[in-house]
Amino acid sequence: MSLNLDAFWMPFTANRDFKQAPRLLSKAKDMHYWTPDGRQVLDGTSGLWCVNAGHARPKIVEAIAKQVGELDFAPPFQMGHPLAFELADRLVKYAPEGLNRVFFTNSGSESVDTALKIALAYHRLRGEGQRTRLIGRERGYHGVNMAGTALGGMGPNRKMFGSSLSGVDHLRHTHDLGKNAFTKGQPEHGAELADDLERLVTLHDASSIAAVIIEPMAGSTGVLLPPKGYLQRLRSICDKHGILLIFDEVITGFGRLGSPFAAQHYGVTPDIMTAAKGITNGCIPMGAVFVKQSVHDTFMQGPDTAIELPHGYTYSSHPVACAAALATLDTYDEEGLLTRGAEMHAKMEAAVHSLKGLPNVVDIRNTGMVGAIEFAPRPGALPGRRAFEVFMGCWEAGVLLRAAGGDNIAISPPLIINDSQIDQIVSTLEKVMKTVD
Ligand code: PXG
Repeated sequence: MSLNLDAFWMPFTANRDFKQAPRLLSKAKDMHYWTPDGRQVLDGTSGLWCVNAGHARPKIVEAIAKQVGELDFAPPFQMGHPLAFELADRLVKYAPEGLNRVFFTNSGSESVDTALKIALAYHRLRGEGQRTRLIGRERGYHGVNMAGTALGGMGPNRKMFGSSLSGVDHLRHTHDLGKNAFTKGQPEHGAELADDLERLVTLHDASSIAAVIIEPMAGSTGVLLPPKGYLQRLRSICDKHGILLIFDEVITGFGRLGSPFAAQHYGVTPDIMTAAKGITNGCIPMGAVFVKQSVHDTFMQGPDTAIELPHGYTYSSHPVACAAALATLDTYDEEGLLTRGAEMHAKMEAAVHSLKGLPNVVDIRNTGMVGAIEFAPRPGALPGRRAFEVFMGCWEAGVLLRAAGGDNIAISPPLIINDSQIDQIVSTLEKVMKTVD
């Protein structure tokens, strides 16, 4: 195959390095990818945390094909189509109790910016328009739109774009290797880090703060689990000061932790929750924002003929995405996938923690169907080099993993993975990690 690689400016990719030795995928089915030259690769990353039911699942493929021939597009503004209502009605049955209104987007980044706009507008409608400050957290990732970039807590993602939003501040992150290294599941230490919100309240005054956005489990920056009690404490501080709590569940939504959403897993309900990725099993772009009814109802005032929320996308509730999402939910239900992470937790935990003691490993973390291995950074090298070399070695040995923020390897396979495929991931990692100095 002769491909000209010049024109495509690749996202979040070292373009010049990649184009010297491209890593291409041309086919996928269930737990596997294939390269154009026919090499089989086990998918240890659910694509990019999105193909939760595995690849090319028949129900989803059929639903998409049928829908595109029946109703390929319907304008979402001042018009509707039945599948959008059916999907929203169905989705709220999986969501944490009370989050029973759904706004559709096309990606996690759009869900984040939508959630933040809803938070600002909500306060304004309640006569508290001075609440404009938004709080994120260090080591958070909230996509790449302007607000999500500003609220995110990854230096390299923020530094090139100036102050893309004013009135933003960040909580401290919760990663504490000194106290919590090699914890299985939720760390014991760090609930008190939620009190950092009180520091920001003292600094800025609660009356200026609209919302706090966090990932209940930070994915992109290396699978950072919330310390025991942390989310509960953050929830109660938000309540005390009238601050909305937004959970960004773009990665944790749809079964990654062993419950439909992390909110249920940890028993803490946010006011607004973002989702994307697993909503359509990664087949067709789609995102959603789940909103508490009381927040939604605040918008339902004034003349009936007025547009309550001047926000939306041409492809909000796209009919083909709705069909894909409904078939995805069917697949999740039929195979019990949204709770399979809980059933596989012990197997995954034992597998990833078996890598303790290998060269340069400073931490191993896990929960549900996700794990991470953290390496000490190589002195004098670019950050993340060890993880990247492990990723490359595994790719060459037939397992696709992901080098995440910092020096981490994240393991987040489709929820259909079996025991021997988990063993394959771990034995490949073990072999490769022994060769990376
Ligand atoms: N929020 C969270 C928590 C995410 O993880 C987004 C928002 C943005 O979603 P979109 O659909 O706009 O990309 C994400 C995306 C990684 C990785 O390697 C993670 C994401 C994207 C790309 C890579 O961990 N998450």
